[in-house]
Amino acid sequence: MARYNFRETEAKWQAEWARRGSFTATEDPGRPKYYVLEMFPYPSGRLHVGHVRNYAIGDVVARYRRAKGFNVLHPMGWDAFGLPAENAAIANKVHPADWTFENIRVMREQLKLIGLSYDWDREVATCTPDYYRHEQRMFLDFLKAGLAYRKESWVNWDPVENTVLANEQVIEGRGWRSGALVEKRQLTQWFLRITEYADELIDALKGLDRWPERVRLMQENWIGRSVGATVRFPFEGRADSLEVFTTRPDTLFGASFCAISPDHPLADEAGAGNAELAEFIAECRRMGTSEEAIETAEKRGMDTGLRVVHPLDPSIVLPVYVANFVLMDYGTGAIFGCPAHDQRDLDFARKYGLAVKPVLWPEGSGVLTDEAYAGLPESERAAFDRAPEQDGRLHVSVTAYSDTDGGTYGYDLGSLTDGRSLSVSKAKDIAIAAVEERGAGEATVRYRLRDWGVSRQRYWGCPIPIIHCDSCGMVPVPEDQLPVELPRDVSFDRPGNPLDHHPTWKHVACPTCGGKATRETDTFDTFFESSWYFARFCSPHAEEGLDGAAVDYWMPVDQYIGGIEHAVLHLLYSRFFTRALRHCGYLGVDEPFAGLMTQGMVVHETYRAPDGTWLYPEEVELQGDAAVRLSDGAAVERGRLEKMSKSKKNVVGLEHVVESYGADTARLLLLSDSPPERDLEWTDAGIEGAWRYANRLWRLVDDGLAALPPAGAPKPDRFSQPAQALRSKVHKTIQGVDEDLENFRLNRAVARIRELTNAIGEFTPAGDGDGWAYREALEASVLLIGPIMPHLAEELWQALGHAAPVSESPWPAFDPALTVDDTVTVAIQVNGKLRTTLALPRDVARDIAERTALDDPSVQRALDGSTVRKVIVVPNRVVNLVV
Ligand code: ANZ
Ligand code: ZN
Repeated sequence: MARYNFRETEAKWQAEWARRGSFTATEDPGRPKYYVLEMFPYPSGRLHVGHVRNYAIGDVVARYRRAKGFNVLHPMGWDAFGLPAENAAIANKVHPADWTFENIRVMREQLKLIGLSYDWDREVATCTPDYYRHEQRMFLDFLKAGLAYRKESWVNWDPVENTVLANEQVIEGRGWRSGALVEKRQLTQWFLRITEYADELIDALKGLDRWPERVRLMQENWIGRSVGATVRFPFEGRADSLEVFTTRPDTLFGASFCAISPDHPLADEAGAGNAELAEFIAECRRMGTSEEAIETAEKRGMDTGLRVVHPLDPSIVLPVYVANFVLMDYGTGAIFGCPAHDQRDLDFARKYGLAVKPVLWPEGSGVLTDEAYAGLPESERAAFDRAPEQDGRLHVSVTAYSDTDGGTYGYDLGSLTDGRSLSVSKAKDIAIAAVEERGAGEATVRYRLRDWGVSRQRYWGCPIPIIHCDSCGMVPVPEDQLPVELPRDVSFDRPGNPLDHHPTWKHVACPTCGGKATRETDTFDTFFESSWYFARFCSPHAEEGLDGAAVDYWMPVDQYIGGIEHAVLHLLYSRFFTRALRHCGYLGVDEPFAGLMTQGMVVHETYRAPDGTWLYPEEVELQGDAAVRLSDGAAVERGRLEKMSKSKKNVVGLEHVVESYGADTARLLLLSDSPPERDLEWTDAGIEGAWRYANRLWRLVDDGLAALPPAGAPKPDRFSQPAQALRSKVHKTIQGVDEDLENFRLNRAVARIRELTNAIGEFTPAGDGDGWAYREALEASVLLIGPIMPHLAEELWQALGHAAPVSESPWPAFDPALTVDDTVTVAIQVNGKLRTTLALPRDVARDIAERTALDDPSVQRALDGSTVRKVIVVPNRVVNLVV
């Protein structure tokens, strides 16, 4: 008995799909479209099995939708700019382009090896001028539209890599790759005005109902809309005032100090005459700019000597500190501190001996005046130090508000001062009204979201199409001079940006005056390329970049699939970019991704040799709960399940698996062992099990062929009881798999198909119609497993006598009558004479019973064309057709 020859079969069908152009997508307004996309990879080298899970998931979706009659777009490309190529250039003296294209070549072969149904004609690599020239034009359009601008800004500077780092690239104050202590520097950088869309980006999250709740929440928090007030505290002895942003104006009377960021202009001013303060400010600046760095650092500050007056009560004078926890780029870079209601302020106040003045406290705790509070022992004060913010209603301090009642407010302050309770939100409204009344501030909305800094001091990125001229200033590169191409001849033998020290590249004539000028040597953040590639896939060869008709037809992506690590930046940038492109007339949609699924990781045990070094799984033999090293039998320590990664060597090579078991077997394991959004453990036992299943299904068809009627044989009139049971199983499986695939329960779909396989294995065709039912069951199994094990399915489908491949065949339909558990045998009569019996759902509707009877071939024969005049139905027993 021959074994399933997966090597031959997989190669054969991959060639056949390519020959037929089975996955080539063409716009067709007559058919519903379906755009499925997996986050495109960075071409970093060879893929292991852990890398390909999301592609396998996407492929199931694509193949399933195709079978369901959708016109499917399923493209693949390469996010090909980025730092690793430059690192490789430095380490191995290989050109970043060569390194990148070689990796692309290898990875493309790997993806082809597993039979993914991509339209390879649409492949793009973002590092080619043919791709990036379009984004240079987009950028110039953004510039015209005011969506791109340049400003000086504080940046995280990695002194080893000589580059600016994004906040999230600073880990505990150090560069994420170099590990060097990050410094702060001021540089002129390009920004995209994502904040312009902050509200829209938050509000539209509600409509993304096919996104995981968790991702929507992460985006909302990242944008971080805070409703509060800007409040001005006049300086003593100066004409100006200190502007602060607060989300808790209700606590204004609890202010006991103000604080400014070390980067605030006033800090330098105050530091100018105060050496100690200047040193403190300098020290703060050496700390990273990341929020994490700021949050974990000890809260420290220093008095500037400046004093401000409380805007609602001139008798209160507050000191102004420089504090290391105040960020310059949030709010106004200055705060008022309310130690009684903010933990951070409380820590600060305790440290520097500042007053703690509660202004609100939980209902039921009674009214506590400042004096009463001051009289409490420290231990009891604590109970009032942090009043809950939201729960219940809170009291507003008697003294606080009564002190300031000048009778000039536009609301009844008296009602606030009698100790009656007041909700926090009401108190906020009243406090805002009070400051507005006095011209001391106004209600404000602030966002955590910052504009997107897109400048990178790197070679391997898209050149920013700008020329700097001494006389004309900043001049956009004229459109007919695009693209600005990267020079090929660069050297990496000294630190810094190779574009900057290239001998000729940056020296150009000014497009406006013709004088000597220089190119911008910064390149774009690589998130730039990934912010619109999904649109380029709609018209990958269009001269104009985005062909309106094609983009309108395909966009948005119906199903996007990728890692949770992109939950914030990539997805948010893409959502913004799409809006910016819409604004500039490039496309007509707002949201790029209608559906999103974030897949779990592939995890594997880790192995350690006695000397502590990591071992690859193939270097280890498992013996029960123990393990030994194959080379010398040394005991191996079996470690935790961890995400497959080269650093811990717990990886399984893709080629290795495909060569030993075939692509379909690997796909089956990747798709079947846990729900797609959860982690999946890769084990030898798992791959063996998948392999056995592939063979089992193959044998089942191979062995069964002899007992089958030919493909397309007419459905027999009657079925034996076992055949009827099998048919019911088949149709229930189709229905279930359909539902599972609609809802991303890929593992459950596989489990159902395997159950069906078991049922077929137990079936021996004998009686009436058994062969037909047997064929029906085998064909259904093959079609259902098609999206998951496409090569095997094609081979079996062909063996079953079909000319058209599975990839071009429709999804099987189920007969609802057969999916109902409770069936009854109903006698079907014509003019009172029994013609057949049918299995019908118990208590089936009259008209369904009637129609099913009419459709039956033996009834048709008996009727022989005559019109039915009357139908008598005895529920669950008889249908009598009278002619
Ligand atoms: C007074 C106050 C009293 C505050 C209180 C909080 C609690 P979110 O919600 O994240 O927007 N803040 C304002 N600007 C800041 C800056 N540049 N750096 C650090 N902190 C800043 O946070 C807003 C609150 O964070 C503001 O409200 C302000 O402190 C502080 F019981 O004002 B609050
Ligand atoms: Zn000029």
